[in-house]
Parts: sequence; structure tokens; C-alpha cells
Amino acid sequence: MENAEIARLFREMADLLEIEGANPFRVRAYRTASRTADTHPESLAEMARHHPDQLTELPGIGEDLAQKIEEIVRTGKLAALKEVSRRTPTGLLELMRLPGLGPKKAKVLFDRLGVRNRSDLSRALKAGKVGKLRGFGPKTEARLGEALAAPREAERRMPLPTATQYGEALLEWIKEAPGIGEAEIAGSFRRRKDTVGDLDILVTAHDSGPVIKRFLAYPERAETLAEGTTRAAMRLNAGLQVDMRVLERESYGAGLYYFTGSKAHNIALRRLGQERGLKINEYGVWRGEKRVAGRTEKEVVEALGLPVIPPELREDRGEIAAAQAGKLPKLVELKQIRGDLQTHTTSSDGRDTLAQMAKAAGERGYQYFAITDHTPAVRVAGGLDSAGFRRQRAAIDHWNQAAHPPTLLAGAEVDILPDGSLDLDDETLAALDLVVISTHSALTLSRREQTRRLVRALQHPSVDILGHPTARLLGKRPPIQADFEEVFRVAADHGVIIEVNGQPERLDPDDVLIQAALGHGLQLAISTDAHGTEELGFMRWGVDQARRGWATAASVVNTRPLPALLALLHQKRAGGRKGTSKRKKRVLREVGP
Ligand code: DGT
Ligand code: CA
Ligand code: CA
Ligand code: ZN
Repeated sequence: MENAEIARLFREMADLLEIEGANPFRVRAYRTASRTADTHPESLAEMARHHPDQLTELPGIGEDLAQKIEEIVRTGKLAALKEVSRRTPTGLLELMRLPGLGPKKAKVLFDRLGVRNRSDLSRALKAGKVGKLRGFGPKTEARLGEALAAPREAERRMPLPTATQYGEALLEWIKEAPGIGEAEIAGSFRRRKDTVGDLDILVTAHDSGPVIKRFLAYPERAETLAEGTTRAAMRLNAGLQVDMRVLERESYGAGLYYFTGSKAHNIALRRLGQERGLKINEYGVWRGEKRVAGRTEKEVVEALGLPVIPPELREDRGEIAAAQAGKLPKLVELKQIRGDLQTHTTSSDGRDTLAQMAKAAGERGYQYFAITDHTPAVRVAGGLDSAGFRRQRAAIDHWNQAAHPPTLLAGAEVDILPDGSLDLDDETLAALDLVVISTHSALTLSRREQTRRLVRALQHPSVDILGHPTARLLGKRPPIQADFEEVFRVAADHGVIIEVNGQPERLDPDDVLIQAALGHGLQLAISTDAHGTEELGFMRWGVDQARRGWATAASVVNTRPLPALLALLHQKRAGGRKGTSKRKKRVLREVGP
């Protein structure tokens, strides 16, 4: 049982209760429990089995919720949720997440028009009934129409961090099957793509029967989609589809290569094989009728005269040519990260204090750690003003004087206002050790205006890092529209570092933009944007995406030891991180200071 599944059940509970109009404290309690489960670094199932008394020590978990966690771990279900969903149709859960709706409006649709799901809503819209309801109006009507017309695919693809929990737990289950040999998840999951459509599990086995039987006996199986002698497929309660294939040992490497993909990479590799008179398929590499390779991936690529290409790069974006030329990048690794450069505390919207965050960073072995609370414009976050940052600086100096690691950097996540100015005065900005800038509002500006806004912000002399550059939320909010080629050119001219944000629902920027940024000679900062100590582990998701963007340790600033990082930041303060001035002058002429 994955933490994500426990989180999902509590979230559904909170949503349904909210639609019902239940006591807000009860709704909140389930929401908090859901977040706790989602972000807790260790397995709650393990804890429930071995140390159930420790459950109540988790944030927001009392006796009642602890018992519910034990129930979920024991039975795979939550009886209370069944109870609530008898009263309120679960189709409303999907409706309440549509832009323009929410729990209250979803409830009105249900009560007044009997709308229980998307197709009901679609019908009610067509009949013109929705716009007449109180609090709806033509604008909501239009937005709902658009939302229903948009493809649902974005909702069905699961963000990689969640898929990782489901995938790893299922893989452990399969490995218990009698006679199992290899067992691995291939596909987009193995390539660490930001979202996955389905899981592709590959196994070898003495006898395929027992493995397929065990696979389909998974407690979280919602329905069987296929069942054969060497293949089976199912859908999990969480909605995720899983394919499993039993491969022959002799062709495991070829199968793993084929089903890891991507399709585009496979096609390019097959073309390369053809040039050498070799045929490549999921069973091996063939010269005529003879299999010349297939047992391992290494064997497969060596037959083509290539080194092993990391799965993250297999997208047909230049990796095959790089492999042929012996120029594959040595990709950055999690263990090379020495600090985190975007984190929040209780001074804005974080859940843990500065000391708690710093201590947790020390326990991870970090050398340095930037505290970057929000500025006032992000109203929901209760950001700090200049006086607030001065007080925080005193607390940071106090921590650093005690000389225990990590060294704290006094930073801020400064809001970029719609006109491209920054939400903090120049003097305060100049006094900070590290300035991250990011957009949280006016996300629908036109491409032109958005580009202008970012370009202007990047030119401010105190800016070190552009945070979550596209502001996307996976499955919820599209990236902002901007000319990122231009944005990256300006960032390069001004020595601004590009953040790779590891928040599971952000993973921002995506792989393609990361690769483009590196192409402009930019440096990256892989950050967690942690809003609590338990989120410091999000670093791995940022590293995954940086690797997909071809990042090496040399291109990631937070792999540097502290003195080297400080030197880089000081260089900017001294005005020395700027690029060619000719280019800069042209930009200034075009967009104004
Ligand atoms: P996803 O599931 O949409 O996140 O993406 P993938 O890459 O996991 O794609 P999926 O599950 O459809 O197929 C898994 C792998 O199998 C894919 O990455 C490459 C391989 N594959 C599937 N169909 C084809 C095909 O028609 N030609 C070739 N060469 N490979 C294929
Ligand atoms: Ca897949
Ligand atoms: Ca598949
Ligand atoms: Zn932010």
C-alpha cells in the first residue's frame, strides 16, 4: 500500500465531505491527513504494521485517522469513504476539479439539476440550464463548455512522482511471485518522463502462470484489461493502467530496450541497424536468421557499436549522434547535490520554522541551504516585507554563528509583478545573499507581454535565479506563454541561473526547455521549493528532469562546494556575471529599463 493511495483515499473523503457541505474542520482534517500521507518520506504501511503507535506522531494524525490508516493498510479500502459516496456520487469529484467549478458549485449542479458526471453536465449545458442557476452566469457557462471540450488526456497521465510510488509498490508485489527472475518497469517511467500514460512492466520467469496470477491478484486492481499466457494488463483503483509482459531470458535485454522506448528513439536506432545490415526488434539484434545480441541492453547497443545511452536521454533528441561520437554527457546525480536553493518557512507559507528546516537540511548532509520566503504580492502566502527580511537575516546570522552545517543563505522568492518589476525594494534585494524571482499571477498574459515581463525582471541587477519558469501545474494549469528562446538569451546575458523545480506537481521547466537553457550556456539550480521538512526529498524529482534535459554536474550550481557557489553569487553582486554588453544594450533599447 503506497502513501499516495492512502493520500488519495483521504483526499476523496475531504472532497466528498466538502461537496456535502460537512463541517469544515472535518474536511480540513482529511485534507491535512492526505497531505501528510502524500509527503511522508517513509512508508506509512510499514509504520502501521510495525509501529502503529507512531502514527499519531505524524502531523495532523490523531487516534481516529491513525485507525483509518491501519484500516486502509489492512483492507486496501476505507469504509467511511464508501459510506459518503453512497450519499454523494463520485462523478462529482471530477466535476469539482474543472476550472470554474469547486465543491460548492458542483453541489448546486447536483442538487438543482441532478448532474452527477461530465456527460450530465454536458447535457445540462446544451439545454441552457446551467447559466440560469444562481452564481453561475454566462461566463461560468462558457468556461465549463471549454473545459468539457478539452481533451481529458492531461488528467489521465499521472505525474512521475506519484507513478513512482504506485510502480515501486507493485514491483515489490510482483517480485514475490514464485519462480520470478528479472522484474523492471520500462516505458516512460524508466525514462523518467514528467508524466506517464501507463506502466510497462517486464519480467522473466521460470513459468509465466504464477507471475501473471500474482500480478492480477494485486489488492489495488480495479479491473483486468487483458489476460494471456505471456501478457496481462489491469487498471488500478487510482486509475493507472499497467501492462506486464513475461519475456524470454535470451531476449530480455532486447525487450527491455524496445519497451523502454521512446518510440522515436527505437525508430532511429533501427535505422542505424539497417545501415549495418542488422535487424532490431524486441527479441534481439539479428543478422539474417541469426540472433547476434539480446540478453542484455549492453549487448544490444554494443552490436551497433554504441555505448549504453541512459534511458532519460532516449528521446531522439541527439543522443544517438552523441553516443556515436563518444560525447554522451555524464548526467548529474542526486548524490552530487550539496544544497537546496529554494525553500520556505513559517515566515511565509511554509509549515516548519527556519530552525526546523535548517536542521533537516543538515541531516541530509547539505553544506548550504537558502531560505527563500515569499514577498507580499503572493497574498495567500503571507509574504515578508523589507522589515520582515531584515528580521529573518538576524535569525540566519544567529544560526550561522553557531557554525553547525548547513550554512544558511538569506534569500527570497520575489514575485515578478505583471509589469516585470520586482515585489521588493532595491535596497532589500541588494542585501540578500540569493534572489529567486518567479511568477505567481497574471499567468494568462499574451506571449508578447509575458516575454516582456520576464525579460524586464531578468535585467534587475540583484536577480540570481529564475524560479519555476513556466509556472505550470501538471494536469491543472498550462505553462505560461512566452518566448523562452528570448528569455534564455537575456538570462544568459545577465548571468541568471535557471531553476529546475522539483515540486511533484510542477517539475518546471520541462526536459525540452532545460535542454534549450543549457544550449544557451545557462547554469541550472535544482531546487525543491520545499514548504516543509518532508519536502526536502523532492530533490530527486528535479534531478530526474535535469538529467532528461542533458544536465551534467558542471551545469548545476548546487553541486558546487560552498566557496565556489559563494564566488559565483559574489561575481553577480560585483556585476561580473553579465555577458556581452552589446547584446544587453540592444535588449534595453527594445524593452526599456
Ligand atoms: P506513456 O505510456 O504514454 O507515458 O509512454 P511510453 O513511452 O511508456 O509508451 P507506451 O506505453 O505506449 O509504450 C512503451 C514503449 O514500447 C515505448 O516507449 C516504445 C515501445 N513501443 C510501443 N509502440 C511502439 C511502436 O509502434 N514502435 C516502436 N518502435 N516502439 C514501440
Ligand atoms: Ca507506458
Ligand atoms: Ca504501455
Ligand atoms: Zn513559487
